Amino acid sequence: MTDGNRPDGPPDEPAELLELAIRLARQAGALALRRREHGLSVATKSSATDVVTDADRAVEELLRAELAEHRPADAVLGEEGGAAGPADSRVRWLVDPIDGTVNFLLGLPQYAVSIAAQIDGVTVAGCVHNPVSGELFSASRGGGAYLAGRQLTGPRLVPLAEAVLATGFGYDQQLRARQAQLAARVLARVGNLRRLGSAALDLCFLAAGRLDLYYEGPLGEWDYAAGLLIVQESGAATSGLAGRPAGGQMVAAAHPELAGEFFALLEELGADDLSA
Ligand code: LIP
Repeated sequence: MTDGNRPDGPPDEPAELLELAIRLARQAGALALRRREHGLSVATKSSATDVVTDADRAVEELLRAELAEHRPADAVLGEEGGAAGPADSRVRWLVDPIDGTVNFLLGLPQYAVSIAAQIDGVTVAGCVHNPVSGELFSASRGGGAYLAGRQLTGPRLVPLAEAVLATGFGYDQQLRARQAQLAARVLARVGNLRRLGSAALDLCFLAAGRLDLYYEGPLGEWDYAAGLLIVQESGAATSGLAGRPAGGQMVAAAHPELAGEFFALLEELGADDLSA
């Protein structure tokens, strides 16, 4: 296996993986809108506030079926169906069929299909598509981040005390209480706060300069994988705090010249340890 091509299948090239991700995200977004029009059945997962609709499951099934058809040798990790496919596959897909499910259920137009592709554990392609606005954010590693053909250049450089931060809260009540106490401490030191309800779109909005700061944790890999690549490719700095790379425990992001101050503030205020 030399140039990423497999003798028995499509090439493992970031550009090809991204092209497929974009095509599937549009297909999945259209299905999500159709399902919403026809009414939703709702169930709960880890808590009474952790909702899943039949549309989340149907959209993920569509994505899995398409990936199985186009890339049968690849592994898939999805929010609703967990991990599937050969464990030794070089390529792994991370799919969140509807990131921002609570917004989707309520009809708040801030939710998205999020699809990322990894080669040997490194995210090399990602796209986030809001089917209501029609916006599709995308990136390939080393290839930049884009929205509607326009290259994204990341968050503004403003004083921390004037910066607009986005963050989020989990489905566990006690965790949410700790996250809320942290957010109150952080809010006293930045300009303002937004809770928009989708980690994937929050990271893309940072890449597009619509937000200045972001942090949230813990998150599922499917929530942040594509958005993280997009915000990194827009030039933003990212961190998991306490010297860790951004990941499931914490994803923080800011303009490179603001990042040191912001990440240090988060550590000072205890964001690097939200565990009980
Ligand atoms: C959501 C994230 C959001 C977070 C929510 C939830 P879901 O993902 O996008 O940022 O605050 O707790 O994890 O569950 O809608 O896919």
